[in-house]
Amino acid sequence: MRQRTQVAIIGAGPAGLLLSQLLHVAGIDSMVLERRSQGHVESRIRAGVLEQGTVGLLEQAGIAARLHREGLPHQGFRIALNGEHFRIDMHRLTGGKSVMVYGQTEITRDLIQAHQVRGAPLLFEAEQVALHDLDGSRPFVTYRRDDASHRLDCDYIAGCDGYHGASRASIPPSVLRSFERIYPFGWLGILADVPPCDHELIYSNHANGFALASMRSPTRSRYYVQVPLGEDLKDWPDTRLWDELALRLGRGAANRMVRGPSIEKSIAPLRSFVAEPMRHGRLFLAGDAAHIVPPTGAKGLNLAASDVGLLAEALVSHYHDGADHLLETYSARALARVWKAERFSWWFTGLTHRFPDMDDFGRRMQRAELRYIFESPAAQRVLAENYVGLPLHSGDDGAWAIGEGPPTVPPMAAS
Ligand code: RFL
Ligand code: PHB
Repeated sequence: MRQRTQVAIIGAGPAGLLLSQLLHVAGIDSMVLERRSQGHVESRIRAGVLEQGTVGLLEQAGIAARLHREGLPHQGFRIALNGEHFRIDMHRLTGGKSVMVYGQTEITRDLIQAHQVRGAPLLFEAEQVALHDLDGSRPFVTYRRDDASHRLDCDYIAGCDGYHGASRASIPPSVLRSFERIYPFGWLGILADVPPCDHELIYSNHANGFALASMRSPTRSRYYVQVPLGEDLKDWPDTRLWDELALRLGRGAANRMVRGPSIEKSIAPLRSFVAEPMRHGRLFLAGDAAHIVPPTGAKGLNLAASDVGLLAEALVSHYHDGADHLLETYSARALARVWKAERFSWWFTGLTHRFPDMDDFGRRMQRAELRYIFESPAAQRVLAENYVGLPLHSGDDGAWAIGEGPPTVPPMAAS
């Protein structure tokens, strides 16, 4: 079967779903092709902290009603060093900004529901998705669904299919440059229906390794501990995990911690990754398809949202005003923000985790930096303004110093 849309969107994660909703609000047609089932997509447990800019985009997309009813605004978070706690007062340090705790799972459900209510084309279980003619003016996507082959003609393709998707892999290796850092540990996460041990998040640097106390609601907690690579979940029964959390988060948090059976438990590796450029011809990458951050600082989902905010704005400018400048500069503008979030996530990971090759000097440096933050309002402000999220438009219009820019982007074919 042959179909047509203005923007073909690959992937129904937060990036793809939010993009199609933002385009719909602006009167632009799109179709979302997702490899997995709706049940699978809706049950993935991932991020939980939203920047104000992300909340603003969800409002613009018209799907923020439940988020405002059920989300938990947070004005600060704590950092612990071997049990000693210090509060970063984000609200005061950033002139009134805060973040919102609301699970990625809930955003995904809200977005899918909005699509289904308006009868939008959102196809789950689309297999063998392949992208064609990205360099030309008539790109198209082929896929198999219900034992039949389909072809989707479009003006543009948005590659929102995550780190392992087909979109980035469709860009010729000669054009794509990747930057990567793999960390020598992972996060073991647990979700449990128990009240959180604190009303704010606690990031803890402990001799046994990093720990994080987070939440999804007043009755649902999310905790993480740093574990070595290759760790087996079988070695982490709930009791061991709760004991380790109590130790790493410090006595105060441990006394308030309510233990309960895990309803989800998994280990995620930590990685920093950026692919440049984020555009090839008529394909635009957004979210995890183009970059990955370690979860320390909760930037992954927020970066996916800011990418699609920029991409939606560029597509609206093309369709409404016939102006292509924002499409042409999308990659450079998105990357300018991506790299700053990569830097923050990398730095915050380095500050709070125990690295296997860290010697006494390294540990003293980490301790000195944390103490400096505890004592210096200027250092706290740097941390707070990154945590609440840097502006969507940083004033960087994509100008690169000679010799350090992304590889040449092929010119956009005429419409
Ligand atoms: P997603 O969410 O990975 O969605 C991509 C979608 O594309 C689909 N897909 C395809 N569809 C069609 N054809 C193909 N060939 C396809 N290949 C893939 C996938 O099934 C999926 O539905 O990317 P998106 O939308 O860019 O959103 C990014 C965020 O999901 C991500 O940055 C965060 O969740 C990262 N992340 C976390 N971020 C945080 O800020 N805090 C966290 O605590 C946190 N925990 C996590 C995470 C990511 C994880 N992953 C990816 C393993 C925990 C995990 C386990
Ligand atoms: C989470 O609640 O899943 C979470 C919160 C903060 C982070 C990472 C993950 O930095």
